[in-house]
Amino acid sequence: MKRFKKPKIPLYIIAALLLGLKTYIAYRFIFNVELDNSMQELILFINPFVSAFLILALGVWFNKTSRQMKYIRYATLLASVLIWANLVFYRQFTDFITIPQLFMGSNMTDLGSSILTLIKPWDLLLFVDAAIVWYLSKKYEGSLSVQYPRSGKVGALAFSLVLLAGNFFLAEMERPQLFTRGFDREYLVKNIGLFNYHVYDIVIHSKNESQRVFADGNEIPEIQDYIKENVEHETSEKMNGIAKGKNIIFLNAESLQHFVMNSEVNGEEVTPFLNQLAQDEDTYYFDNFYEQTGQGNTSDSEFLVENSLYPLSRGAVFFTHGNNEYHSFPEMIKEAGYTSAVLHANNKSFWNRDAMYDSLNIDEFFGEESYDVTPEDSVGWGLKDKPFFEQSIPLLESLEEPFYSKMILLTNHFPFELDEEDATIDKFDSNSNTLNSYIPTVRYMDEAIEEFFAELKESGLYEDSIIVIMGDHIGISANHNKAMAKYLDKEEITPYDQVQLQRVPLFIHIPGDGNGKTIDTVTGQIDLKPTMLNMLGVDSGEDIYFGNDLFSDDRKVYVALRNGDFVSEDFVKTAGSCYDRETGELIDEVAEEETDSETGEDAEEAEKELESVESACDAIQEKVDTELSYSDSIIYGDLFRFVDFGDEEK
Ligand code: GP9
Ligand code: MN
Repeated sequence: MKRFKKPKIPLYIIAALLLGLKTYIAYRFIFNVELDNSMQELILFINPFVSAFLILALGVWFNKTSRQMKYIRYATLLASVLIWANLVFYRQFTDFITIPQLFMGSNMTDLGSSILTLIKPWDLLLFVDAAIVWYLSKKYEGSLSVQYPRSGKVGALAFSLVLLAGNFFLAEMERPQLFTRGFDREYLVKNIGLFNYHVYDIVIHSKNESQRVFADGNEIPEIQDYIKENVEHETSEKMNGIAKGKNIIFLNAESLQHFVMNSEVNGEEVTPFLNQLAQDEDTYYFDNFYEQTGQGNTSDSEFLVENSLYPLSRGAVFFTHGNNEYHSFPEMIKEAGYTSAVLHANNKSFWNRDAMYDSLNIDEFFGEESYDVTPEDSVGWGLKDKPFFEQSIPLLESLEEPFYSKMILLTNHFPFELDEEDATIDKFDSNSNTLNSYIPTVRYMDEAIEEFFAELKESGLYEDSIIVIMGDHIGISANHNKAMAKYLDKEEITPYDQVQLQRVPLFIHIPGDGNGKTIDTVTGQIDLKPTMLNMLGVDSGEDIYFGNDLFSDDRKVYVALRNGDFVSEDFVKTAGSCYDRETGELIDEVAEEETDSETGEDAEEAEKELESVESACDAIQEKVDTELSYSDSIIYGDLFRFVDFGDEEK
């Protein structure tokens, strides 16, 4: 006699529901995943079930009942082990496991020595669903299995793929370009789920590994020759060693663009402090300085500064190649006795900084947990810049001198939120909320930097330091061009203007120097490493890099932008056309006008002139393309593995 009615719900569905629910509970209450809006909450709720169903529905392909049960048992168990392993890792690193980290000696030793403190008795609860499934699969083997016809199996698979596509669609809506840019492992996990995140990680890792495996260092001599011939130039003698033994305090000014400098909204200067700082006798201010970032935003700007290499055209190099060998600025100045640190009140794993900073040989990283982040002191992305600076002073004081410290600001970040009490200038008035709100947040940053200067003076650090302030990348994209045209009092934003908007301010402030001035040479973020090395009196030796000393009169005459456009002393090349940099006119239009107005020999002359200008523009383009591709192959092939820079100190 049968004592139980045959249940209607098959085991693979029960197991998927249990696993989904358990994973959701783990995300919400154990992993501490931050949720900023209801869309994120919804995605976080959906994705565990989508993944669980995808994994467990594969079980229906086993016809034999015992095999089907076995698959479901082991799949549930393995999924639980994976969550638990991530949890143990998370307790140590506040991050999710990646393949390279798994094989990285130091991480695993850290984990090994503390493993007992990282495992908690209640972790066993993470296996409750696996135990239930195990029990059910043994006890009700026959009644809980399913035997679908082929169409049913395909149907189950198709259904799970549709769910997955839906999940990815929502994720892409919530975080555009999530898959190409990566951003943060926490973002990936909360948007596509832990299991899919691991698949993503494996795919990225294998892709990189295969490119790495095929590289053998043969390319290096060619690159070195190119650099010797085309990139290397004399450094400024006057500035050589000027900052020797001094600290470098480097401010990464979030989204600060050049166009706000010396501009006004309703009769008020937007950046009164920075405007005055640019005029200071101790400040070298660069007003034709371009950002050269790609999709990796802030992290790309950091990459340019630390390595004088270009970031990648796709994805964030911090994320995709965070485990490469680099010959970074922090590493090179170590021999001159410098310690290095980064201060940034955000999640340490954002842009994979925690891993990348190890590869860049940065000694200390003060992340969010080094700061007291209260709700009153936070807005938008986190701790406001003013309390950030204030709380950073003791951290700077704790560093062994001389130090190189990079401080990454946060308040002036899209979507430019600010509490009312912090707004000291009117918003701009246009059809773009983004540009409108940008003005008061830029002003807030300006005030924060002013306060920081006072704090540095008070602490005594000021006299022994040089202060570099650099805008990291644009804050206002081309989507806001109509509003931007209004701001700049122009009819429209042309492609030429668009490139000019890629200018960001750069200040090099040397207390007591007295020779400060505005420098209008065409320069870019790639130039900072050679510049700072020269200022510290550190020889760049056999370094492989693509920038030049900002203070030198002897420089290559162009700055390459990451999309292949460039700016030279004479030209702005964008969207396939070459413009005169001074006037913004298309060079062939200028020539056409000239040819039309001239006759006979003069017209021929003008024609020739055009040809030579065009070929000058093309010649630069060729160099730009070569440089970008050499830099890419260094990164893709992890080529610095094969180079002996002669000063390795690991
Ligand atoms: C986040 C901060 C801002 O840590 O660097 O990131 P962004 O979006 O500008 O790269
Ligand atoms: Mn940024």
